[in-house]
Amino acid sequence: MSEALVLVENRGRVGLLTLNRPKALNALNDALMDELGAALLAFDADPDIGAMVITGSEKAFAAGADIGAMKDLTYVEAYASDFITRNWETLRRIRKPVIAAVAGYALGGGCELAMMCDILVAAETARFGQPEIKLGIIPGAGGTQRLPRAVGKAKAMDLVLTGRLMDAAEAERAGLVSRVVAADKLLDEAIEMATVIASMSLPSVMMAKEAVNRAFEAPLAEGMQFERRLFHSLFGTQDQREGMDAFIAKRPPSFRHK
Ligand code: CO8
Repeated sequence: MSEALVLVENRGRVGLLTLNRPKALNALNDALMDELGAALLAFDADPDIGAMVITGSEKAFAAGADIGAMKDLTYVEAYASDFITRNWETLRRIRKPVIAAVAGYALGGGCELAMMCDILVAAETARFGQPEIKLGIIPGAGGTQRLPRAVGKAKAMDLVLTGRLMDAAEAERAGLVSRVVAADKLLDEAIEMATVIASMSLPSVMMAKEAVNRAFEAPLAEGMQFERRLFHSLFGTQDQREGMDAFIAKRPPSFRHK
């Protein structure tokens, strides 16, 4: 049997997914994206999981879509097969938080995969970029859309038009990543962050993710209205009572995720 392209582990209430094509710097192909999508959907449906972490190897989170697999594509084949898109859409459907723990290269589709996650944690060794322009193409999975929303137009244009790489410190300054940590601490930090999130009440965590994402899709008034509806609805959960009772009683809450 061939080795899994995505290694799947449970770490308490955290689902850990490790991209596993290290020799090809985790270049993303259909088979890997299918495995990743299936594993994410399984964790999303698992009541014992509250958050997920996607990571790669020390050298690469993912160095982009597999260039060998796409170099001979014709326009008609790319269009008719909706090249790679079917797998990418799966990620947008995941309702629990997903953290990208990035060491080494996160380029092209690899950077786009990281940006589809809810939080990016980077090792000092991380390098981000959209180098597609050097291949005679442009980003195809959000590099021209999510990157400007994260880092602003000037830096996004700089990266997308020159294909240059950005190191972890620049990525943090630009707002692409939430934390930069030592490379040997990356996975521990990401899992700890995911464990904290997974200890919160799952309905409120999922609604918080949904509400923050709405900020990128809806006008402010509509987003505020959406937030308020979700906020009100959380008073229908047992965990709201528990969280507030625990605060008043000066004890830690014990959430039951309902
Ligand atoms: N695809 C296929 N193989 C790759 C890729 C890739 N993207 N990146 C690296 N590899 C392979 C190399 O071919 C090499 O294989 P081998 O050992 O068999 O020769 C192995 O990984 C190691 O790579 P290098 O020897 O090149 O390692 P270096 O340390 O010298 O360089 C780099 C590392 C700088 C990361 C270099 O490998 C590189 O530039 N890679 C390509 C980066 C790139 O251009 N990425 C963008 C690809 S295009 C894209 O992602 C479009 C996404 C569209 C999504 C569409 C969704 C709808």
